Amino acid sequence: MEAGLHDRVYHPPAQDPAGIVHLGLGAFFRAFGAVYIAEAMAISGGDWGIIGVSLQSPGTRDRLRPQGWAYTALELAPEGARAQTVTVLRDVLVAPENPRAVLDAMAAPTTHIVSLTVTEKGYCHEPATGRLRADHPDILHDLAAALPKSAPGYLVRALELRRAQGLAPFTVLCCDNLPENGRVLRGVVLELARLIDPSLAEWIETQGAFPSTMVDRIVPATTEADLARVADLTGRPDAAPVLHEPFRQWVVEDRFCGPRPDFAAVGVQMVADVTPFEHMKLRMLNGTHSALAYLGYLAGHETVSDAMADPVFPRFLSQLWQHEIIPSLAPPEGVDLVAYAGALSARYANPAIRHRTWQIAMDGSQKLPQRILGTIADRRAVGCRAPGLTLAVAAWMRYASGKGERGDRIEVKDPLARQLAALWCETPADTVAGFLSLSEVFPTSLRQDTGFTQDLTLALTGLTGFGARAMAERAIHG
Ligand code: CS2
Repeated sequence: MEAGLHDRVYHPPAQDPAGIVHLGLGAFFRAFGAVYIAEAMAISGGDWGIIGVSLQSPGTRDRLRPQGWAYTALELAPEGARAQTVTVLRDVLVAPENPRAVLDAMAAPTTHIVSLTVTEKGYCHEPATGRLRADHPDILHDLAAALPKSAPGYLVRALELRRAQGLAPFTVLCCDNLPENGRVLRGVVLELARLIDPSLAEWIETQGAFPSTMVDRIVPATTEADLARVADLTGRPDAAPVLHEPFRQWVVEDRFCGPRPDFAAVGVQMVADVTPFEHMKLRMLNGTHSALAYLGYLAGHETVSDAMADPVFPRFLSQLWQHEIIPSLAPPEGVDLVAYAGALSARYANPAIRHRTWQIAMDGSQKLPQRILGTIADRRAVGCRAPGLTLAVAAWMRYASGKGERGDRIEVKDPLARQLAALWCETPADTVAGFLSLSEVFPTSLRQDTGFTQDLTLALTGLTGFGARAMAERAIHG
């Protein structure tokens, strides 16, 4: 019989405890943080096994369990693929099935870190302000019940248990693409804790730690076709592999309230201030990713690399970097932003990575503020326009209408999807006015800026009349 993956995986001995609980066990974390942590343990040891938690569905747990929690991480470079077996997961819990087990794992004395990739919307905050949405249905639930539903709810209730047991808090390591993600999450957790028990909030505030991080690796969702490809390449079946690009970068604020893996040994940059790295990455990478997602999707491109093979889009992105994004940034020390942009272009063009524009287009209402709107607002504050990024915002509005350029129906995934679709009007000026009324998305400065309103209306008019590709081309020629 051919050896299946489960015949050769690492079975953790009972005395090998997990040091980390990870909330939101998606492909990104399994191809990124989990790989770094596995490598750090291989070099420097430590009980840093990970208990993964799926906050929604049992799919990942069900696929990984027969494999003893091991999986393949397949690195895809233009010149070829390289497979690695990752054996750092110790267990996978499905929160809705057993919230108590999740809280127990988080409150265990052996747990020192709770890391999170729950996507932007998982923090139950208002993207434009970073404040907790106290009216969010999951937060209302978590205020009333001891067994939570939301990520902030799990953090607060688990920290409450630790305090009751006389344990130190765990370090909360946010790994989502939010600006100053640790600070934002700390604010959300403290707001929720205050509503539950002000003395708990004070304990978290003084004893806890929420380092900010910048995370970067392109990891498209795994498809059925990928399963066959991985089995072909490795000669082993794997029900839950992850596929990723070769590049990775993790910058972590050096502020933990307890022990941690030997991150520095595996190239994680431990720094005093992550902010310049986060701004650079969110605006240069994620900002252009979203721009390409909306414009590229409308122009008929299925993936990022397809859009990059269209001569218009790489030039459009260069224009965005050079004239709109780089001038808004203070680069991290020693970083050349022009070289960084060049590297991004090459990463996007990697034909081995099939990253769907539709996937990146998801949750625009939660992503645009930190990726695009902040840059536009900063440019306008110094008297400059940002026509390319404004066109990207118009493309998001068009996309969110649910109807593409060829009359095709778009499956829009966004917590505000219904509301956004209802904002689409006959005239671009009315559509723009409706979108700009969204105070949870647009910063006040842009909502009150008549010049921006005009630019956005013109961009939307052009988009409706000429289409995304023609408008991107027009933007290149200024
Ligand atoms: C992407 C990111 O899906 C998206 O919104 O922009 O997941 C992106 O691939 C990563 O942040 C790259 O580090």
